[in-house]
Amino acid sequence: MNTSSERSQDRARLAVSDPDILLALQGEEARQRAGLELIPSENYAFPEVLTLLGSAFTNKYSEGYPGRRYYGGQEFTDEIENLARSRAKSLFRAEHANVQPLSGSPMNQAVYLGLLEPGDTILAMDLSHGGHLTHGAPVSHMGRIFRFVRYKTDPANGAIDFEALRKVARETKPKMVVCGYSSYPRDYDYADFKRVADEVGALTMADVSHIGGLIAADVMRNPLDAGFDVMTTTTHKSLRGPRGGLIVCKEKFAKQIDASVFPGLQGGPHMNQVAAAATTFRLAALPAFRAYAAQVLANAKALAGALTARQVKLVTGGTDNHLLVLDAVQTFGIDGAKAQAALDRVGLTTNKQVIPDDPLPPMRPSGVRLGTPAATARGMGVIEMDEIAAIIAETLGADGDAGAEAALAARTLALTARFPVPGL
Ligand code: DSN
Repeated sequence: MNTSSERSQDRARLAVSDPDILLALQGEEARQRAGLELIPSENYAFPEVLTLLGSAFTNKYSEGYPGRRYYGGQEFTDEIENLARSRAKSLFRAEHANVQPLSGSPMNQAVYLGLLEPGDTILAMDLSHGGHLTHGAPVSHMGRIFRFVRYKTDPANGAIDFEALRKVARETKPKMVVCGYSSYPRDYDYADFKRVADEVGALTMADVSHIGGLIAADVMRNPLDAGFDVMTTTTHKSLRGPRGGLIVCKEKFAKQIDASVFPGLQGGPHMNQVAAAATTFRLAALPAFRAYAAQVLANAKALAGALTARQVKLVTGGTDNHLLVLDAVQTFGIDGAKAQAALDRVGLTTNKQVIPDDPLPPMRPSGVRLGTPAATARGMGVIEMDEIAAIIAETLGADGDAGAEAALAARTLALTARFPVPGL
């Protein structure tokens, strides 16, 4: 463990070796402290995770799997990878776990490439309805290798039209049905997806990257309980771990998945990341993490309620998870890019977001995406959500007025000053 005097020695060394990067690091730390992070895929890693990411494990190459490595010196790397795998299995009630994916995109690519053949059909959620780039957006390599077909949601209530989904599945005969999202504010009934997949003989994959921590804490449904074949999650979002990916699957797919990750897609795993993931899975199994996850959901509901009370229009009318998408065009008459910039000016970090079948282009879409994992990790609760909703609504209604924005920025600072960032 780094003591604070060791940390200041590290900083003094960096000041000599690379003052430009130290300055940028200090700037980023100050930004994270003073601002409020509302991007739903971002969070503050557990302090233990930051320690392990900067540890000696970063020096080690470990191609292969525990007990079957290509290089020597693996007694401790084997130990951490075995711990990470067994903890991940127990956390998610899974038969097999692979903890080596370097991040979310290679994680999903490893599943497609390991279980399917190029040209196979995959049924996945439409990007503008909340799906993800790696679910076959035409601009992604996966979109060129596989044939993706789409299902959509009803924007009025967020429900998935399973009759329409079944019709597409019958017509296109997918080899895999994918569910998962990065901007869908509702939960799924995984059993409904499984039923359709079974009817057409397709494999089932759930990418729960956004809500992995909420599933680990058992405050949201686990697709594996509905019999899904594969589940993927990044480890750095609601789980508060290192940047990285996790694949859990049925034992019968273990060999294909492992071979697809290494040597199929990747070389040496990042063992500092594997060590940090192991610790994350241990921390995520504790009662304190369950309380955190429940508060993430309560805060999202409170934020949605407080925005709605201020006449802000939300996509699907609310949220059942950790995120919400506000319609900036309908509510404030400005696009999402302008809204994001205004919120930046008052210290609230958000991202512009396409809404279902958005008539506007992705760099100037209609919506703004908000989430509660990071604010909750700072210790904020439903009372703070009301003040955040007020700052958002007043900022977006201020029409760029500099005086009003300065007063709103002061309110953000007053809020963040009371809630330190974990680990910084
Ligand atoms: N970039 C992540 C998100 O913001 O949802 C997903 O890759």
